[in-house]
This record gives sequence, C-alpha cells and structure tokens, in this order.
Amino acid sequence: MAFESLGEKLKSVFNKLTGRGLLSESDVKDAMRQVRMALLEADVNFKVAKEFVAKVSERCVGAEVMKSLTPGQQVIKIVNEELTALMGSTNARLETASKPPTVIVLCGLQGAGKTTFAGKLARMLKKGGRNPLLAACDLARPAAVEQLKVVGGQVDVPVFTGTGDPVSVAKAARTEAENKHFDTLIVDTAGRLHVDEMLMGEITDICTAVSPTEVLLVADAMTGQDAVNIADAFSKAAPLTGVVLTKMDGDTRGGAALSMKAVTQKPIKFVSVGEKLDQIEVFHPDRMAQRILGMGDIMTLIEKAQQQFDQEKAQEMEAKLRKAEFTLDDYLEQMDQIKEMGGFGEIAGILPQLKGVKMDADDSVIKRTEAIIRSMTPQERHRPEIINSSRRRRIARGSGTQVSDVNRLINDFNTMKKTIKQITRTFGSNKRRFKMPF
Ligand SMILES: Nc1nc2c(ncn2[C@@H]2O[C@H](COP(=O)(O)OP(=O)(O)O)[C@@H](O)[C@H]2O)c(=O)[nH]1
Ligand SMILES: [Mg+2]
Repeated sequence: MAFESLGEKLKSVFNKLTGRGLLSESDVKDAMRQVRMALLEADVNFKVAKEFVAKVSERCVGAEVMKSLTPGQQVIKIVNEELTALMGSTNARLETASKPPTVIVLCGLQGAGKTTFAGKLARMLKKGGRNPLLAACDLARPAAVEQLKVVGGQVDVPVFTGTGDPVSVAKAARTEAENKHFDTLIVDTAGRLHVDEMLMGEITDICTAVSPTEVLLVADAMTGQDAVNIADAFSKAAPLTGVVLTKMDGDTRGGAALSMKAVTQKPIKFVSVGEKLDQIEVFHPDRMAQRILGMGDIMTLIEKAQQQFDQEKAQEMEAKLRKAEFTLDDYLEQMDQIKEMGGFGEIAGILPQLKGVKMDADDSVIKRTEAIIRSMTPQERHRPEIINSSRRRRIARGSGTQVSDVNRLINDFNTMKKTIKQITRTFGSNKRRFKMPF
C-alpha cells in the first residue's frame, strides 16, 4: 500500500511524543529530525522536506504546543495541517468551460496510464450526468486507437477517431463535440519514452488547436521525483492545469504526491488506484494527509456517518465523550447506529484506530449485548469499573449468557471508550471539521 512506510515512521515518531507530559525544545527538535528523515526516505523532494520541517518546527516550539497538556497530539495536528497545505489544502476541482464543450487534454509519457485514465474520467463524468466524447489522438502506435475504442466501449462512451496527424484529429473531434452537443471532450494523446522535443511540440500544437479548459499531466506515482520533474518539463510546453497520479495502488513511497504541488505549483486533481475503470479517486489533500498519518479517511467516515446519524444526537454524544461520561447505556444505543452504518468491520476499515475493537454488530450480538446491559443495575451501567467477578456472574445468569460474554462486552466497551477518547483528543480542538460520529 502506498505511503505505508512513511505512515509507520511518522507514527513511531509521534508515539514517542504522546502520552507524556510537557515537551522540551530538544524533544521537538529530535522528533523533527526524524520526520525529515522519514520524508526523504519517502522520496520527497529535498527542499520540500526541509521547508516542511522548518514550518512545522516553528509552530511546534510555539507556546500553543509547549504549554499544552497533550503536546504529542498537538504535534500530530500541526503535521496533519501542514501536510494538507503542502498538497494544496483543498481539492482542486475540474474546471468546466463557460461555453461547451469543456476540452480536457491528457498528456504524459508512454505507459503512464493516459488511455486508462481517459476511460476512467469518461466513466466518472458520465456517472455525474455529463455527456463526454473521447478523442483518439495517439496515432504514434497502431494499437493505441484500438485500445481507446475498447476502453470507450467498456464505459459506454463514444470514441472519435481519424487518420492523419494528431492535431487535425483533435480539431475534428472538437468540431464533432460541438455539432453533436457533447459537453466534454477528453483528448488522449501519444506518449514518448522520454521527454523530447517532438512530443512537446505535438502537445503544444494540440493545445493551440483545441483551446483546452484543462490540460492534465498523467504521471506514474511509482517514479517518485521523476514524476515531479516530468510535470515540470511538460508545464513548459503546455498550459498544464493539473496532475493525475496513477498507480497509487502500488507501493509508491509517496514522494510524488507530497512534492508535486510545492515543486510544480500544479495541483493533483485525481489519483488512479488500479487497472479497473472504476479505480479513480478525486484527490483531497486533507484526506490524503490523514491517510498518511494512519488516521484513516476520517472525512469519508464522517460523510458516511452524517448520512446515518442524527446530527444532534452525535453532538450530544460528542459532549459526553469529552467529559468521559460515555456509559454502557450509550454504548447500547450506539450498537444500533453502528449496524446502520454497515457494521463495525466497515468503520474499522476506514478508521484504523478502531481495529483493536473486535465487535460484530450482527443481530445476535446486539441482542446479547442488550440482554447483558439490561441485567445491570443503573450504577453498573454508569460506572462499569465496579463490576467485579461476583457481579459478572450475576449479570451472566440474569441475561442467560456466559461470564465470558460479559467480560468480552466490558472489554470492548473499555477499548471503544479509550479509542474514542484518543480520537477526540487529537481532533478535539478542530471542531469545525471533526464531529464525532459516535
Ligand atoms: N496498477 C495500475 N495499473 C495501471 C493504472 N493505470 C494504468 N495502469 C496500467 O498501466 C499500463 C499502461 O496504461 P495506459 O493507459 O495504456 O498508458 P498510456 O501509455 O499512458 O496510455 C496498462 O497496463 C494499464 O492497465 C493504475 O492506476 N494502477
Ligand atoms: Mg495510451
């Protein structure tokens, strides 16, 4: 998985900082040296890594962190914010032309994934209600036109083809799009093995001929800093508006994703995460930062949660969690909501902190949990720490379960409570963005 090694290294740096008292300046310095090493090992551009660490260090030795009672969490928060800023802060959306068609030219080296991405983008736009046309302007390889036709067929989007030179085919495709009222034209172009003048000339001419709204460089994330250098070279030949990083499903170390914006000033707009035509993601810097830091895709989880949860109830729950008043009664209520969200397994998949909590929210577990909690006294429900072994035996008897079931429930509850507390602490001061879904 991409970024795994970087994420693990950062986590081990943070682990040394969390769960302890005040941080000294040398603690911070030490941690930042390790963060810098981790970034360089992930193939992040040298200058970018240096500037990143300088920025984070400056904020970390500020009063806000040094005097905080949870300095480790503050450091993670700052790193998270700066990683997000490094990758462009917000999602760079695809522009649309004020007068259709919107023309999107794809360029890049051979094998980068242009043709595959053309199909993915066409599919995504079509699903979003647009009416795209693909244009086969890679006339360098005999099989290239055929390949795009196959891809177009798979996503049910027509492919414009022609013979002659790529520039006139692109021009004709634009006319076709205008006449037949396609709102978007996606132009697939030829690649080369290396950046060379002929290729650059061709891209320049195609762009002049079709006046594109978007010129996206498609680059292989696995090539790390090479991808960044290629983007730089292409931006001299064509009015690049953004970058697509492909093969992010491979074990890329992450350098391309982290350095691209800072070095080239071009935002990453999409990532391609597999060979199948639905394996495309809109690039969100904040989500990527959280993924790198091993916090899971919290925004995705929240979006999912928000569809399911009553907002007010979630806020009430969040307040309770903050005051650590989360009780077994609340737990019982959560079980039903977790079930609505697709079960605990799915949540744990998005939010790795919850992986330790082994809990299936299938009907029988929920029924058993309910039975056990109903057999507890109100005091036991509010202060589970008083539940000793004789109480456990009584509860098991009363609920028709085993003592081991009671033990498991109390353990799960404690783990969940602890984990949730950790998460709220990390994100607690970032209220606007983070709402506890539980
Ligand atoms: N694993 C993986 N393979 C990809 C991805 N995108 C493209 N490929 C593969 O990379 C190869 C080259 O892709 P293609 O679209 O023909 O590249 P082009 O020469 O730039 O048009 C093909 O075998 C694709 O299946 C991706 O995101 N992940
Ligand atoms: Mg191709």
